[in-house]
Amino acid sequence: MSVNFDVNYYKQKYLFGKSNKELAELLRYIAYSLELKKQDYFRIIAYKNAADALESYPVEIYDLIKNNEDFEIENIGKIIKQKLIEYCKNGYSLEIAEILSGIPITVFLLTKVRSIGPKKAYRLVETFKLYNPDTVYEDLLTIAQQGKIKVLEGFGAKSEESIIKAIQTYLSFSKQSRILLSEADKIAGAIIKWLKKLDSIEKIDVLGSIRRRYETVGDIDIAVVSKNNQKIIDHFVNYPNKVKIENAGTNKASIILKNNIRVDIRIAEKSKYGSMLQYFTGNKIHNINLREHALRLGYSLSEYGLKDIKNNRLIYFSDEKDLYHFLKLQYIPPEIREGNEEIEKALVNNLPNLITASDIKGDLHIHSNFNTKTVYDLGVSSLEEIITKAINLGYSYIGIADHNPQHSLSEQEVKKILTERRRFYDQIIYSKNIEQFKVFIAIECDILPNGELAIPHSCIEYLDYLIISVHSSFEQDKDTMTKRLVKALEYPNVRILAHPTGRLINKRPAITADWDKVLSVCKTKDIAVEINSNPLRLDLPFELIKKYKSKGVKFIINTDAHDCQSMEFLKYGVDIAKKGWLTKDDVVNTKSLDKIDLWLTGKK
Ligand code: DGT
Ligand code: CA
Ligand code: CA
Ligand code: ZN
Repeated sequence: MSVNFDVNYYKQKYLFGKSNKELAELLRYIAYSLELKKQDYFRIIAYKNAADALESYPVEIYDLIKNNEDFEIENIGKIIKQKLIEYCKNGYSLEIAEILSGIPITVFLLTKVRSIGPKKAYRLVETFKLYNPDTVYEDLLTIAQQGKIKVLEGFGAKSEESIIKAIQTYLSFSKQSRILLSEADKIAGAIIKWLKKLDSIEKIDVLGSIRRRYETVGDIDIAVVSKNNQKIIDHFVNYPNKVKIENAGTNKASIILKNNIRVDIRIAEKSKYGSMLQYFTGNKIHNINLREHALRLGYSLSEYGLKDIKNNRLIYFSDEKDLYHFLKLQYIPPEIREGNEEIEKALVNNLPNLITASDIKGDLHIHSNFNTKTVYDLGVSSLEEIITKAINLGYSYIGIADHNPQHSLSEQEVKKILTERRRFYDQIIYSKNIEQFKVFIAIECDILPNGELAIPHSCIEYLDYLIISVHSSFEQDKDTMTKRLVKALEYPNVRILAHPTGRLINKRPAITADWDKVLSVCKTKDIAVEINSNPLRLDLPFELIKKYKSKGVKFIINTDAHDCQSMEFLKYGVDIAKKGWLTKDDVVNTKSLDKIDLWLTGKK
């Protein structure tokens, strides 16, 4: 029995939305559908790769298609591109509908739960007749809790337990409605572009959590300077992607976009713009602390300026910096306005000189498309493409850190893969012949549940350095996890602990570990703690970065890119490093090529 593909349901639930993220999701459903229908393997992979590429593409292709602009995205071939264009233009594609037909919608919905792939989802849906899309997660949870899954062939108690946990996590995260910073950037960028169509806009900036570069965003805030408020408000509330106007006044308005995302706009006169930026950027604690500080100096702070309490005179600020200076403070960058002793430090001229994106000299955690026979996804870009991208980004070096060959392979086989890879890479590097640029060859190696590394000891010497990270058994208790990490850090050639907490924002919680212990081992062994720039990870989180910077731990900002486009996400890692109060000296990949070479390999 199968429930037929229902376009209306998809449309209603915005499964077929128009953002890159939603279109990528559609491509993934197509891949799953092909997989379940046992279609050609390469066709399936093509859709999966296209989905990954689209998700990390910085411009909304829907907008491009609507404007009849062409686009080229690596890993999206002609056929898939044509389908996307047809779908975006008409809001519907018969061909896509055909591919998806016969697979119950609930199968796709279940694949959103970690640890449930399309085959498992299909089996569960058909076995338990889970055809109601509105309750499928709760229905499956009940069935699992009743012990009905463990008796199925190929499932067992352990897998039932992990399904229960995964659904619970999914349900608790999906109730939270905060979006990722990278998604907020895209939405805000599109609105700013829309607003800039009016020439009466003199200045425009984001405010609130986006301006602070906070990891998730509740609603989007935008500030504008203009002489013609009414025109701006009218244009803003006419934004094509809105679903509702929440309110529209004379100097502010709010609209709601689909998925219930709210956008607030505020308009100020040029002479008061600095006050407004300041007032609507800091988090609540920063704002309260600053107001108290101003009061101590005899001023009352508002969105319009500082009122001198003695004579009731209002002092305006067109530039935010002047406001901080007037209050006898160093300028406090938005990223650190989180209510974390920044005002005390600014008062005594003691704020750190925060790192900037241009300080970064290379990215040392990139995945290429070389087949290392790993159990994880390979990268999709070739070494040539990665090198070209790195040079465009102005880097002096990169580190290719493909996943380790699967653990079940023999020592002999692993050696063979690693030597072949090095030979293959060496040829490319030799033929490119780039001066003052170096490619390091590394592996991102799994930390096994018992703390051993998933690569034979004898193979470590074939690599310039090792990155280690947890990719399984995330739920170990604190003590086991701590011992596991400490043991792994003791291996030779380990230089980087990658995405240390393993969290996926809104998807998977952080592991629990005694970070005092783990990171002090990193410090002793001069191992860098990664700040993973993937907007879904942003790991180590900024609160921990700040805490361990003060204990002398060193960091490295990497992208973990699986396609060369995603190497551009490094700026998110830099944002998070700023939020953790880091300076250039706290981050190892600000070092010059000679110095990083020495640091990585210990050789001159
Ligand atoms: P979010 O939206 O949850 O990601 O976080 P924010 O920080 O963007 O918070 P939001 O949108 O509520 O407020 C935007 C900014 O305006 C934020 O800097 C706090 C500030 N703000 C909002 N309402 C008030 C208020 O009544 N008083 C003061 N002092 N500040 C406010
Ligand atoms: Ca906000
Ligand atoms: Ca707001
Ligand atoms: Zn990686």
